[in-house]
Amino acid sequence: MSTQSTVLTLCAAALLGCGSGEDGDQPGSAPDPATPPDPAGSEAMPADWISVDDAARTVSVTLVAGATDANNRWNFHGYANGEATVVVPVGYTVTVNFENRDPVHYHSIGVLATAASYPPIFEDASPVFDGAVTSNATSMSEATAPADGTESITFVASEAGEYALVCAVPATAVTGMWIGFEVSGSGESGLRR
Ligand SMILES: [Cu+2]
Repeated sequence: MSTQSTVLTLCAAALLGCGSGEDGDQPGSAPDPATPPDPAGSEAMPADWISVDDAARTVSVTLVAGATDANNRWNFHGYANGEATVVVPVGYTVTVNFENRDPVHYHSIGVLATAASYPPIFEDASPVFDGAVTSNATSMSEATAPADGTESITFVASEAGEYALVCAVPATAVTGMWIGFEVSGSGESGLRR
């Protein structure tokens, strides 16, 4: 196919190892080099800040903003720009214990629709699920306070799909302060990277 040969040519020209070299790839499951990496393609792994109780159908996520200085501290557990995805099973009740360790800036968290990019200023940060946003989420002076402010939210992840955990404080999501949030219809949970 001409499409495939074009892709191979582009890969060679860019010296990229298209479709190979990823940890965990199994023979026969290599992604089509013509498609971008699929975040759902890697297995969700346990993380010490995500605890799942299958009997109670609950997930507890301790979500730390500014845990590292990655992305100017505008990150969640060091991840920004969708580099990681929190995965919860559909129908589970999710509690997010949000903690802002950024020493300077207010931050927030909400489960929002995925987007190719996020605005510098949010006019509306209505969450996908009822209750899935911290208070005053769009405010740079009344969201969750810097230097170890905390807030907890609880919601039911009632519909399977791909969403995002986004900070709606001005200027932060546009510079990458968001990670993925997947509600799995197949019961998966953990962290996908
Ligand atoms: Cu933020």
